[in-house]
Amino acid sequence: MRVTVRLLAALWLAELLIIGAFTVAQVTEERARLHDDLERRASLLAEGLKEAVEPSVRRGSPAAVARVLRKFGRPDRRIAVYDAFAGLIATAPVPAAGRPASTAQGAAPARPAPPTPPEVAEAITSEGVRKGLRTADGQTTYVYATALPGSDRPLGAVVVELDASYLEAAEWAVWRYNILRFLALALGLGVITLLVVQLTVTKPMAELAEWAKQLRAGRPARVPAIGDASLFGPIATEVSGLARNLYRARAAAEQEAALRLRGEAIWTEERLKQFAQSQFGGQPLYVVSNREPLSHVWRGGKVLALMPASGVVSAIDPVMRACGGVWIGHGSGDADRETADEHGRLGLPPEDPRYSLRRVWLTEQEEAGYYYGFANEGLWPLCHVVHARPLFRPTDWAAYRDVNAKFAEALLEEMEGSEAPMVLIQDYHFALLPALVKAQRPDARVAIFWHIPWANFEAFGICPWHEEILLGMLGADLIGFHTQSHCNNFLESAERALEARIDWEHFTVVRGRHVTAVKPFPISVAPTFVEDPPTTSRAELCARLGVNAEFLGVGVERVDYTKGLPERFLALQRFFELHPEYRERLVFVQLGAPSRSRIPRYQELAAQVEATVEAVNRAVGTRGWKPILYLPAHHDRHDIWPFYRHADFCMVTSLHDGMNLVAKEYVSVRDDGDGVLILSRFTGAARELRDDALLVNPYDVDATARAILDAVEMPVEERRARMRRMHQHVREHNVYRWAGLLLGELARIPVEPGVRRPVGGPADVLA
Ligand code: GDG
Repeated sequence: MRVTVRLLAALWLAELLIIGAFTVAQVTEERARLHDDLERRASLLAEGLKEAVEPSVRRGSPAAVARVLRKFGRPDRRIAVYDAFAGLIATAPVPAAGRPASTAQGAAPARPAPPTPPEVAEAITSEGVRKGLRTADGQTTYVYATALPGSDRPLGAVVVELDASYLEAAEWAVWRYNILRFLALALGLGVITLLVVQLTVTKPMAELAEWAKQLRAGRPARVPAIGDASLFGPIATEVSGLARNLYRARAAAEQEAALRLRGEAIWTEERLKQFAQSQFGGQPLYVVSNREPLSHVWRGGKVLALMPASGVVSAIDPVMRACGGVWIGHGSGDADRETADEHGRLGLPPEDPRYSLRRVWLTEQEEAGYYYGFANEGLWPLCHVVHARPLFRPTDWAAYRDVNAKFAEALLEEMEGSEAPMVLIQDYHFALLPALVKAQRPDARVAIFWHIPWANFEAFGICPWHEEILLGMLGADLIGFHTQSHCNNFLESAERALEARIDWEHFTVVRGRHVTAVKPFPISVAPTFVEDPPTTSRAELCARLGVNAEFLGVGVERVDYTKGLPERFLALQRFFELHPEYRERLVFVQLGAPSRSRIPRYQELAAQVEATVEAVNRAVGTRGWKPILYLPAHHDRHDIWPFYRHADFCMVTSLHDGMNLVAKEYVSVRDDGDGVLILSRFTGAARELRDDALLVNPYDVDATARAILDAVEMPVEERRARMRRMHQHVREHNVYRWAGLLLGELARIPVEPGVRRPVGGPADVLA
């Protein structure tokens, strides 16, 4: 209200000043105009009179003068002729009493003879004209006196007095008009201002306040539609950020309290934060991965932020949110440069930054050789036993080495000034990075986590550069895999390929004075969707999909040949062939995020997946029902959760998989204690969930079809009991625990003295 009053007062004051100034100018102009008019009329009359009376005055004939004046006289003006001594000779109209003999009889109604105006004497003395306004007895007149010229001195003077009282009236009229104008304008302005303030400020503010209140109360509400985004948008963003933090803090506190009450020691984001604080005293964590946690791309003239479909990103993002630090990743989006600063840095998450992303720029050639070539056509099939032949091109290997050196440079730059930094390198894209970093920063504690399987030495040994890869990795203090069998395969590879001592009791590799621990850390997912749990109902989901089914199955994958997608669809076909009673009752929804589409093998796979879906739908589908609904697109992370939540079963049929987070995400979302997980025995996840998931060999189509039948026919108690146990397991063995164990292990490694080795840079180490 006070703001409105101030706004109104300011507007009114401005209006007053403007109208006031205009009025003063208008009045001055009007006065000048009327004055000129009076003067013109008076001078014309006086000069005319002068000529007419001059002979009579010269002759000394007052009667003749009076006659002339009678002719010119009018009631609204006084004319008079004076002699050389300023004595009145004649005047018109004639004064009422004490009329002198020389008055102009009958010229006009009589009125008292006025006193001689001083202008008369002045005009005679100066032999010229004297004029001006004069007020006497509350009456304003305009006096014009002009001398009657004589031979050596003036004969007298002629005077004209005009009524000028209307001058004041005219000025008042201008003032009155402008005062009314001011009042009308002030009223109009007041009403409009109040309306505008109400509509653009008061109402949106009230809506924002109500929204903030809802958020504060823990009820997620939609941001009200805000007309002026430039005015209220920043507030809305800040309030959402605050609310989200509040919500998270409250959820964390409630979670901690509940866990304390139950005496459970579950890892939470808060606990990981505290742990990281106590272990490395708030030192930032340095993470390197090929994939950046958020990429920016141009879509239809707008910049869109995308969270990639990647197990590594899904796992590391919550850890970085908890610990803070710097994440170094490849800036792969076409709008990435525009959304970062000149060093390629930006805060994440954008609405509430908790850590920094440092983007590394790669040329197309580098990306082709290092990422598409050596990492994904070489190492990926090398490590996954899926019978896809790896390609080892020397040019790809050279690019791989160069890019590892480039990332090492960026990492070393970011670590500048930080003592004994903790470095967590992600995955098979950076096998050489640990040695490069350690060579420059022996004080750094370096871990590399290998997210994909490690094949046995017979398979691994075919790589022409297997020794370099092993040596690069062994630069780390700690190497992590998902399972003990991957660790064993790695230790065996090191034993057989290198001159290194393997301590099988402690699972370490000793080379000279450097010891590398090799341990399993089964990765997992964040326990729940704390920020904004999905609200879409099953009915809404089905309506959106245009699906009408009693049973819903789901698969969520990057389209990758290790994930066993065609095998899954063939098993579904088999299921419907063997159990036609389920036709038109069950729909399987497959979400397929396009992946590595530049690689021919992946292009073939994408076509094969589409063709298989079509073939299955043709083979067992009916006129109004398709057994498989394939949604090939990158989906928003939030959009995936309703599928997990409402699917009666989830299928993970990887031919070989390090862990597989989809299996754990499905289980984690099912805090309703329902749903069945069909899980390939060739995933890391199968080691943990083997008792309660329905384990399958995806190569065995009949067995997988049987598992689908088991899933839909499983008695509800059994279904719930299995899911409850799996849910509890994933809840406890969550990604915070994974990070806590990994970082705890890394923190225990003694720091080497921080002396730089005498080498030029990362590239020299590889030379
Ligand atoms: C590697 C290893 C290991 C899927 N589609 C979309 C999307 N996703 C998300 C899933 C899940 C992640 O991607 C996939 O994780 P996986 O673990 O299943 O598979 P990889 O990407 O191959 O991951 C694997 C993992 O690293 C972690 O160590 O488990 O063995 O191969 O989180 O939800 N996410 C978005 N849109 C999609 O369309 N946003």
